[in-house]
Amino acid sequence: RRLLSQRTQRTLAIVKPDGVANLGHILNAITLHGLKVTQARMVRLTRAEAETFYAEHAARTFFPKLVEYMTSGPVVALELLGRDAVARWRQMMGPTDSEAARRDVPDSIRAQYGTDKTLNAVHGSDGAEAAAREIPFFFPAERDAPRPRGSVELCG
Ligand code: RTP
Ligand code: MG
Repeated sequence: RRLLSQRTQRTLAIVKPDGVANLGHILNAITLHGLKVTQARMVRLTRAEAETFYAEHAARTFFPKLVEYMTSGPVVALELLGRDAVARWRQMMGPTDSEAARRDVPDSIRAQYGTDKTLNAVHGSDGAEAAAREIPFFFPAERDAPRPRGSVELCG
């Protein structure tokens, strides 16, 4: 029986505003770890979008700071595909607090590119269910996909 934790799965990664300056390094790390980038999109989130995306944290004291942070500049949303992608991307990210990451997991993404416990460079879905909700948040509709070249419309 195939283990649940070893299935090929998808996860949502976000390179947060303070991580975008190091986008190349972060993409390189993802690739080196054997995960594939299957969709990518740079977007400036509205306040309402950031609040919706992090709705589970709405009651937390850090929520206003989190929303401020996530709307402070463009973010890059990535759909990652690979074996055990959810857990492996979380492991690559390291602890939520970038300072703790530098102490405990110095080769993690947050240790290298994050600032503190709110400005921490990257997001990752915390489970398969979260990934199934978060991927369509950034990559909603097949109707938005580009038409294939040589379609009737393009050829006249
Ligand atoms: P994420 O959801 O972004 O992947 O991060 P996470 O699971 O490691 O952490 P979570 O508890 O879900 O918190 C979401 C984001 O809120 C900010 N945060 N600030 N005490 C604080 O100042 C605080 N705690 C959390 C971080 O940006 C965190 O990634
Ligand atoms: Mg989280």
